[in-house]
Amino acid sequence: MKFLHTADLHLNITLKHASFQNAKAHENRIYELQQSFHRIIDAAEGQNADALFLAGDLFDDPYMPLQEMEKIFHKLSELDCEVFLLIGNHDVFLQNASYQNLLKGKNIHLFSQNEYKVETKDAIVFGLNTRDFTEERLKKIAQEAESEKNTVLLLHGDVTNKQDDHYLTDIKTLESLPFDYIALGHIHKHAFLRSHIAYSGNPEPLDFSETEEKGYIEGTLENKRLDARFVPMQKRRFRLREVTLSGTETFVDIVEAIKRAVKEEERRNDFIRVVVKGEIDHTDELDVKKLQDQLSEDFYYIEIKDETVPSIDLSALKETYSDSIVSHLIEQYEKNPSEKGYESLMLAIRALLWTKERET
Ligand SMILES: [Mn+2]
Repeated sequence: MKFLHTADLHLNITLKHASFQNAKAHENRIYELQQSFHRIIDAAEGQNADALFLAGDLFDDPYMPLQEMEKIFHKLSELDCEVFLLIGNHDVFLQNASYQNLLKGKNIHLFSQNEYKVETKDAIVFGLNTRDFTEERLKKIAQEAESEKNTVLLLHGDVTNKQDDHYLTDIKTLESLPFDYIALGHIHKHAFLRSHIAYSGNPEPLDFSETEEKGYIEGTLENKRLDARFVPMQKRRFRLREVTLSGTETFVDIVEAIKRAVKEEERRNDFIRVVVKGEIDHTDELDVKKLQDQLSEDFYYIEIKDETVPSIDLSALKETYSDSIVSHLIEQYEKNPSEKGYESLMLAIRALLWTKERET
């Protein structure tokens, strides 16, 4: 049996939380996430897969027009393979009986508390929806997996971090069960926890918290022997870079430093966030908007995060502004230096000097 395993497509996600710097990139990203579903379908078709495992959170929330959802199911039903649809924590609404009816007679098997097991010609596929999961139930259905046939289990939740709201059980428990492959969903970062227990991760990253490579898992299961591998497929990646300034750079220098920090191919294709650190001339301020505008020609998507601190030569300042509040503040600080004191001093000096320069 050839299979493809994916999860967490979150098809109708709004991505509002990601607060993109420009509306067009946001809109385009929504489109690309929808497209990733079509690309998964194409991959299943291209590989002549016998089974497609959708391990939960196909949808992000119930606010999707029913007609749109039907189109998704229709596309799945056109596949010449069995589709196994598990219900995650985001698409609990699928538990409504009307969906079960909608999918009846199709090649799409939606798991439920009573229908947790589907037998095909070369495998038995089990699924426990997030809502229905208990360790007791898991152990009960595992008894039915003692079989000569290939056995697969679909689960959606966390199996490594007990703090997660959707923690299921630990990896040792899963390992002790007789399934030949355990297809997991929920954690967006792809990982083979064991050679036969894996998170596929989501096929396209959602935001800057997902900088790793994305894709799906494809494999074969023959006579209970598993051969599975991760296949990268994301269209774009999210990348974080850092640039450190010394306080002497001109605007052009800063633009060039940011360009140098990112490979050309990544500039043209990926979502880039550059954190600018280090010192900046105290009379100046990093003009994030101006930088982004200047860089937008060279980048598909760029956002700048300003973490610079003003560079200030204290002794020179003391001399320039001797016998003033500025020199007084510096002297006070020098009597009792501390990190917090320095921060306050910088804020005060910056405010004072800024006002002064504006007045002249
Ligand atoms: Mn989830």
